[in-house]
Amino acid sequence: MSFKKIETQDLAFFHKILAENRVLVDQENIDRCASDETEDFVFPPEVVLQPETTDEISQVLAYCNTHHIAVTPRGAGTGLSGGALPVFGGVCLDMRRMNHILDIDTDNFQVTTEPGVITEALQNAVIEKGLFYPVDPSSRGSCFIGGNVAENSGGPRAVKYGVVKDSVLNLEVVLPDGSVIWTGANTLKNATGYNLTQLLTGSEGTLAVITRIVLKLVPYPKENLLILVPFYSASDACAAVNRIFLAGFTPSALEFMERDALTCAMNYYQSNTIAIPDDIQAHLLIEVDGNNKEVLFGEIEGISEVLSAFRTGEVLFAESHEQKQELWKLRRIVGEAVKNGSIYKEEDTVVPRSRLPELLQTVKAVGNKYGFKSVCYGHAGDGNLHVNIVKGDLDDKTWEEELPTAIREIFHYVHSVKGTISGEHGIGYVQRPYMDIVFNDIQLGLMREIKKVFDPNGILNPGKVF
Ligand code: 2HG
Ligand code: ZN
Repeated sequence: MSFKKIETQDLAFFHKILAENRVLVDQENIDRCASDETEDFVFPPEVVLQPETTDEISQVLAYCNTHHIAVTPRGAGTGLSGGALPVFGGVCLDMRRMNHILDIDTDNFQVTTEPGVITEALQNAVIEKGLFYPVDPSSRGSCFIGGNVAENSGGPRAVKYGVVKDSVLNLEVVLPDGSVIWTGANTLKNATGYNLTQLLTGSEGTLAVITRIVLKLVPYPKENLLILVPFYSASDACAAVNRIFLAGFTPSALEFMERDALTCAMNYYQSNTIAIPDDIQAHLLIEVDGNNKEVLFGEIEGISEVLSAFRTGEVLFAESHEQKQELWKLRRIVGEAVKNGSIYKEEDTVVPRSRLPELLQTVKAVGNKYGFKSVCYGHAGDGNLHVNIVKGDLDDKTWEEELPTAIREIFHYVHSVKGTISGEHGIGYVQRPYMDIVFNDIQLGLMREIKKVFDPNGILNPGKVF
């Protein structure tokens, strides 16, 4: 793939549309947009554009399409698969100025928003109206809702409320030729033709640029209870997960953290709120939510009964709002804490839930075979395990040459049990080499054809997914 480099006349055109202060070529902005949270990649764009309207994006895309300039849309840069890396330079379309919540429809439980709104800000705005946007990625305090839609993000509450695709009703998007379309309707049901909304959700900025998002909301659950359960065996913790569902419970979060994940988070925060006895190997963090506290206490009791079949330590029941916040803070920081301690590679494996103990066992066995250490944690209730493979003291050669083989082995296992290689982080730039494990030529061919229909010149987020 080759693209036209940005020249003075291109900048002059962008200036005409966006005015000078939103056409940025200074080093600070170029550096900021050269990376995201994915490992240590650096791909500087040639220019950073900060549009404020759909029409501006339409004009920029039409121009870049005609002149064959690469365009990489960017949210807050919190992605973990390199979806926002401008791997071919060109334009970085920085969405931070499109940061308005346009309408909270309290009659129909919907919100219409621009993509550059921080997810937590959106959540807080709808809570004020008694409504709930449940999708809750760990980076919610900094990620943008547009990036969440582009990557089809998940997070701890997906186990009860689904991932982003389960909340998206309708999208306004700009196609690479500059045309603007809505993908569906603002309705809870829609059986009309192909579902473009669902196709674009999770398309990682490769098909169109999202400019407006209509999300489904639910009434805000007034109560929740949270427990942290220590296990003497990590495999038991994984096995307990499915038993909770088989007993008829659906927690609003069911998270797994192996010992190193929690200790790493505690060290990172220099927190000593939890005493972890030496022989504890893993924890489950379990939340239930709803409107009736008595019912929730009943659920926690029922879940505790299920867990009594396993060897568990003393359960920590979060008494106060502060204690709940503290536990969630530790859980949410695991990824960042691990990254802070070592060079690492993050995998986002997902299997049918009952396979979770086997997945953990496979990850550890492959690690032992190749000499890699991993820190595992994640959304156990979804069968979704984040596997952070840490470099530690390993030499560069082993890390670079053997790691891809080890990862392939894990992914082959995942595929063999009808799981997949990303539950919520996306394929982006880093997972492309593994797509052949989960898709054959026919499947990949169909996806390539779809890409061509939307983006015949291949200018949108090139170098991603395939
Ligand atoms: C999580 O579950 C997120 O914490 C982020 O998916 C994972 O930061 C990470 O590595
Ligand atoms: Zn996650």
